[in-house]
Amino acid sequence: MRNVFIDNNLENKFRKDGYVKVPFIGSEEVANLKQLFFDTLPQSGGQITSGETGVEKANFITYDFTFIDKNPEYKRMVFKIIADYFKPHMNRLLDNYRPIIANYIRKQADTGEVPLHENWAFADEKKCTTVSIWCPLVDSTIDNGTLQVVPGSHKRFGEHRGPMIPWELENIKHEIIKNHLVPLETKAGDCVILDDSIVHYSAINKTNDLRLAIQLICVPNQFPSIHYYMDYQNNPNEIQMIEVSDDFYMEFNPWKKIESPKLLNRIPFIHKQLTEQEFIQKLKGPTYEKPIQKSFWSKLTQAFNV
Ligand SMILES: O=C(O)CCC(=O)C(=O)O
Ligand SMILES: [Fe+2]
Repeated sequence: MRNVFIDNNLENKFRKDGYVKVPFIGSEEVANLKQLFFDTLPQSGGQITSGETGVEKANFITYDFTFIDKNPEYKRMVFKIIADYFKPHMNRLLDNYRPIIANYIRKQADTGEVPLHENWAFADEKKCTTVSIWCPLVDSTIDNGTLQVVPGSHKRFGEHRGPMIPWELENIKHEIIKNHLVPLETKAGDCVILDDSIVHYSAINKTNDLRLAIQLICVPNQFPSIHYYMDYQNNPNEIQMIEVSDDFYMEFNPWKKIESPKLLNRIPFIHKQLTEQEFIQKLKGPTYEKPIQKSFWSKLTQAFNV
């Protein structure tokens, strides 16, 4: 498996927990990026609403991320701003990655819950790891709805993730939120680098101040970006793995039907919902990236508990 980090200590910590927290940008960069959020905001096309998705029963959208903005030009502009500031720091930490999606994440007072989720898969996670660099531009605390993660939950659940693909943890979201999350309070300019497959969540902002953060999604340079697509109405038993260009996400929203996809693979899909017990078991188990090849001998000694 390919390295994520240049530094070995960070690599080991990340592999174990599914995230690391590190200093990232300086206070001047924080101030500039905050200012640029407000400067460019007039060009936002507004967030797509559940009513506009064209999908019946689309969930009410509680969060405010750039990727669901209706103006692709605004998304491109935000991408350029964030990527330009983040790239030198990304290159200092990550081993040969490129950014594909950039978000400002805005939480105004009393809003902004981000439901429990894993980020979509952006490359073949059996072969590599994609990450999100999550960097708050104000100190991010339990009170203003900081990021919370289930440590060690990466690469264990929902291997083929995309919009419209049912998630195996959907039925036990409330139990996970109640029993398994760890809040990561983070100073402005520090960042959490998370495996996109880690289970995470953030609550509403209970303060009167804006909680503003950035997410930059990064993919290893040698890997194409992919998207797992399900045509839910016509074939809920199949996931299509399609190759997409890095520009794909600028025009895309999670509910959009994809015209003439470049199909790489068809993956049969059986919808299953885990119980909390199964979730706890799987947390301790192997990842899906590299099934552990146990020898006959170790299986035998394990079976007899010796
Ligand atoms: O900013 C947040 O609270 C959530 C961020 C998130 O879900 C992500 O960066 O993937
Ligand atoms: Fe996320």
